Amino acid sequence: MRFTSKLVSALAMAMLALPVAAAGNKITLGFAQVGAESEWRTANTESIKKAAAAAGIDLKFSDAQQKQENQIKAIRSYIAQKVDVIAFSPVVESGWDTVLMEAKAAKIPVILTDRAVDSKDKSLYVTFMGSDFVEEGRRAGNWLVGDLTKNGMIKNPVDIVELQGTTGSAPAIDRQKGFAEVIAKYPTLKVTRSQTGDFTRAKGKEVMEAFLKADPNIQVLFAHNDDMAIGAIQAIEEAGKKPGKDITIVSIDGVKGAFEAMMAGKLNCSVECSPLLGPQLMSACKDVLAGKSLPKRIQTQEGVFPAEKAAEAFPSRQY
Ligand code: GYE
Repeated sequence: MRFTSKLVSALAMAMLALPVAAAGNKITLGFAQVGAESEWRTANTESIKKAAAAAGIDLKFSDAQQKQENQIKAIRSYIAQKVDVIAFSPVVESGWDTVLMEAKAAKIPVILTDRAVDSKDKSLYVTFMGSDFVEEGRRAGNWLVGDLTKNGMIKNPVDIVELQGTTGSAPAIDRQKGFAEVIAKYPTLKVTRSQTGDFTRAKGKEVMEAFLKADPNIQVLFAHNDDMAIGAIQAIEEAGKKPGKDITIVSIDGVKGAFEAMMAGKLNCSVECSPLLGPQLMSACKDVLAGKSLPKRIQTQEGVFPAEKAAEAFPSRQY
């Protein structure tokens, strides 16, 4: 009798404990997104939200509207809420040490996605997952050198303009560096103008308009992302020129809008940069909380799409 009642109460207690344990197991992830500045970013946000739902992770999401102070605020609120993991895509590279030290003091692991920080203390984050932006810049440069060689233009002076991404951001710094590294080997190739278009279509268009007014001889545009290239295409058309023909255009991301522009003959090449980081972020969250060690750098694998391959690749593009 005593044995049975003990067993029953033990069972009842176990049953009561079950839902609590299950709920307790649910990981809470606080994600501080850069903003919604580009098609790339929209696809990145979607990938994170979908992957969190699929992995049963409770996602707290914030949009910093491209402002570092908003991202810092969001991270502090995730620390205050005692989330299990914090992930963010740092809008710029510098100025993160203080808030990262606060997360470390609260024993909340931090995962960097997409963009890097320049912190010397690597213990402030668990891993950085994302693309090699210097390599993307080199790929854009190499594609251009190949194209100019094919068209017999490499021996004459070539006037190149550059639309940079957000000032101080890892992709703007690194893409500029990789591209410059390649074209430095060809004395005929010169970047005559370079200015930020903040990774947006509107700014890309505005800056390209100013470039076109100042310089009627632009032959090449290198844009740090597709959205700025798409904005610039409008400016070029409004100036009565043919984008993709009068001005050769190479940009980075490989979003659908870029494929459409390539198929319309208005964009010459897009270097791929995958925003689909959601699934690997969720598995990294699970691994870090399970005490597994992660590599300090998880790199995305990507390709290059010249306009002649656009139509074939378009149906299978996921973003
Ligand atoms: O190229 C651009 C976006 O950080 C890689 O940010 C990302 C960049 C991407 O706004 O379109």
